[in-house]
Amino acid sequence: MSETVTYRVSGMSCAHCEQAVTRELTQVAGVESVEVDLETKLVVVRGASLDDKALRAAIAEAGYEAA
Ligand SMILES: [Cu+2]
Repeated sequence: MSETVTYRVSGMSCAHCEQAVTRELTQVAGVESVEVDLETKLVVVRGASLDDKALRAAIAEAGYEAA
């Protein structure tokens, strides 16, 4: 079953940030799609059996912090 998790990632400001976060998140198990909104700093992750810890770790790996 597909689910959606949203994170606020304050440090993102440009397309590079968007790419870095997206690249790390898409490598997490179960992730089907990642949507980044630079205006609102929101990252919407869609997938199955998503692991909050793994997603947060991926965001940290990209160099950002999920609020
Ligand atoms: Cu940037």
